[in-house]
Amino acid sequence: MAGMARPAGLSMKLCSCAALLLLVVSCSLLPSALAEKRFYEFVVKETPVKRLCMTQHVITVNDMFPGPTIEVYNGDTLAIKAINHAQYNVTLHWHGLRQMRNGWADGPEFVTQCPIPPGGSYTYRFTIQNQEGTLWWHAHSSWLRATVHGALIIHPKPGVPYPYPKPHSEFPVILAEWWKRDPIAVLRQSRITGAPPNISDTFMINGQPGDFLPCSSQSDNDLHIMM
Ligand SMILES: *[C@@H]1O[C@H](CO)[C@@H](O)[C@H](O)[C@H]1NC(C)=O
Ligand SMILES: *[C@@H]1O[C@H](CO)[C@@H](O)[C@H](O)[C@H]1NC(C)=O
Ligand SMILES: [Cu+2]
Repeated sequence: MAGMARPAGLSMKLCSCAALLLLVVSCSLLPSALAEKRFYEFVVKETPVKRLCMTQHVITVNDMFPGPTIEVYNGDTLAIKAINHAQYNVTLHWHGLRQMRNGWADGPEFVTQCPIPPGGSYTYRFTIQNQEGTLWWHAHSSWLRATVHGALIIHPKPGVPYPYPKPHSEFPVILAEWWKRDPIAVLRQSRITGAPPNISDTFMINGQPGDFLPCSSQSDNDLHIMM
């Protein structure tokens, strides 16, 4: 994470031209001067995850399920280096994000890019332009999205209020499904038989099935809602 460098050397050269200097000064006063460049490393790899009392080896980002939360500000520029240590092709998609002039960072496999092969890497680069709110990112190849996903939180620019009363507190709520089988095997079986894929064994909130099902962890699951 680094602040946007002021072009000091550049403005020195422009000193002789008053009009250009004015342009440089006024540009640095625009809100975009506050924008940050943010770098993330997402290692896509197999990880043991225990749910419903059974440990399964699923594909995750950085060994986390759900995956890491990206928390940024409107106007920030993101670089996310995806390193594929899984045995599958993979792409990542920034769901709902308007990709203004960086469509190649959008992520659907064979639509805007070839997938990242096992052992390969690809850096997604994009600037968030005029968007606020909580989106999510997910794999956009095969059924890897079942376990390769996470929240993408975009705050208003620093100093800009929310478009609604400021909340007391904020936390992401991530909904997902869990199969007692490898989700890729569930999809494969459906393709072989032609029948719809097996329905999932549980729904989850923030990666946990909840108190009505066995082996759900308490810790991340306790949300107190006040209305
Ligand atoms: C993986 O990606 C490569 C290159 O883009 C493609 O040729 C291949 O068919 C893909 N494999 C699968 C299983 O989709
Ligand atoms: C799908 O469900 C059927 C019936 O319960 C079961 O026999 C089969 O093993 C399941 N397949 C997968 C891939 O989970
Ligand atoms: Cu999506």
